[in-house]
Amino acid sequence: MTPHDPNSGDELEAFPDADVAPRHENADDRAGAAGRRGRNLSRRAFLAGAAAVPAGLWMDRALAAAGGVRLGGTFLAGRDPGPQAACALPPDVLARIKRGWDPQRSGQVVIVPHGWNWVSGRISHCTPWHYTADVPMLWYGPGFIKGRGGVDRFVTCADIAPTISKLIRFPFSAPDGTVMTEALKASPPKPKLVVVLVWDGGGRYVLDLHPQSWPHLKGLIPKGTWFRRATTGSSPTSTPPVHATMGTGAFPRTHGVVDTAMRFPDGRVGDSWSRGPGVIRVPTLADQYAKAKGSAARTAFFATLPWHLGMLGQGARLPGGARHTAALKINGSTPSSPPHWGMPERLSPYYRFPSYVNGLPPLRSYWETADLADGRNDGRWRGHDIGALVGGFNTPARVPWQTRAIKEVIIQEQLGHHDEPDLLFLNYKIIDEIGHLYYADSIEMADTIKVQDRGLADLVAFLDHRLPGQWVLLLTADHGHTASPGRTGGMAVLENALRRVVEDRFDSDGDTAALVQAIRPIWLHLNPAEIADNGTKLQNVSTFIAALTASRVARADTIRQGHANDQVFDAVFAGSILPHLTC
Ligand SMILES: [Ca+2]
Ligand SMILES: [Ca+2]
Ligand SMILES: [Zn+2]
Repeated sequence: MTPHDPNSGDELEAFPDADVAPRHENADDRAGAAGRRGRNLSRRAFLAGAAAVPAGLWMDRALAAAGGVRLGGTFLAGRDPGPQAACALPPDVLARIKRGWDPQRSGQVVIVPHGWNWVSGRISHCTPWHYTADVPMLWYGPGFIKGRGGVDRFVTCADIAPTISKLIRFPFSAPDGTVMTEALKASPPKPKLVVVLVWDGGGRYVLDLHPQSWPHLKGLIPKGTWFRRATTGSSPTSTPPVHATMGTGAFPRTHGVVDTAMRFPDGRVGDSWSRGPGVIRVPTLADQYAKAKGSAARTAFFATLPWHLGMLGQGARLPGGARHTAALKINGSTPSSPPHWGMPERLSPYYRFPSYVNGLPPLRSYWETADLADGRNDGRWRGHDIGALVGGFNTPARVPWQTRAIKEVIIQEQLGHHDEPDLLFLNYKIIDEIGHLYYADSIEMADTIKVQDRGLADLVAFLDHRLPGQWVLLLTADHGHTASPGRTGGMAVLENALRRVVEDRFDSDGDTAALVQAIRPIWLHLNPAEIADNGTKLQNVSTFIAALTASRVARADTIRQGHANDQVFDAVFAGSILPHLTC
């Protein structure tokens, strides 16, 4: 692989929309300063903070895990400590890792950060832990959905597609999901419209950091069914895998979209959607439904990134497939110019872009939403120059702008007015964006959730008026986010530092090819030829990484006093052991 290969991990990290990339200079510095003012929470709080898992179970399992794997020096020579470390993880954490790992597409060496630590010099949210895996899961729809409030059964994002299939009475075989029957009224008629609404990055941990910011969502809970223990079901907790899980009812090891980046058959590692929708290797509900119903039903989608298409499907790329109505974001000409709606050229043959949405009022006309979100009518948002944040796109102004366009699609496509139920898939990505820029516990996040929650009320009121008692809403998220290290005590593991120490230790064959192809937040992609050339084993690499301490690989300003010699990972092992674990 050449250093400038567009499919290399390094290049991937420069993709403007990649989860791994920073979108605002100095974002970390400012977020870090804010974080240092925050409360410092202990590991006890980390474990007890699990929204979806009984705290007692977390405490027992995870503290046992800590005791079992943090004694790096006690590993017996010649014995692989990987299985022991993997089995010492809390069972649901290990289950998420198993469901998310694919032998061809995932990185060979799985890394599980300790506690609140995360792998990224910037801000990331891709962990197998509860704080990025717990998601909201609300069904609402008088006439179809029970108004029973909270339900405690564990459910995952793989259960969404089968539940919709039950609602619209369209047979669909979900490989890993089951129907959330608690939500459904007994034998109702078919709804006219089902809306899947994803708050990207709006996991339970993020919402619970700002309990006053989502009154409208809270107000819907008693009128609907709220699964309190919903999780993504798999790791990594990031956008492409979980959206594909929502669309297919399968976990990543089955649907194949394992991460933001993945290995392709030619050995290269690149953005999982860079080679088109064929990355999804099992059918989505929307693809099968649209093909079967033809003009009797409409399938529509409004989001921002190709990664979100996993919840919709491959459209006309499939033989006989339908061109779903679909809109994404197209970047403006400069970093500060606002994007417009569109469909990237390479994807445009497979979907039908509703071009009329670009005739609506521009993003600029919604800047006031961002200005007023901080309570001060001063032309700025929390002191930020609104226009400088991608023309206002990286502010709460994005929400009403997108909602207006979504309403236009609902009107123009006559959603809810076909013979068979229509399906509408929506993703709002501003909560995730703000998490990447300022951390989950920032004041900017509090503002953003508030505006997103108002956008929910706006959309619900619009649909209740247009289709009273005839539509169903599912609101969920694809992952949570990381709070500032000052609050959590988490340490940021620097990808480049990790890459350097692994290269220094294991790549001595003297050629220019690097052993490490890509460092991802939950695994490392290694070059198979280089593993062979250097005569090393995944087990050796894993054992080495497991012993790494904060002083060697963590970002200096996140290393807590007295913790420089802490190991930064709870477990490191070859993914290939996952199918063979006996725990
Ligand atoms: Ca203001
Ligand atoms: Ca080499
Ligand atoms: Zn993200």
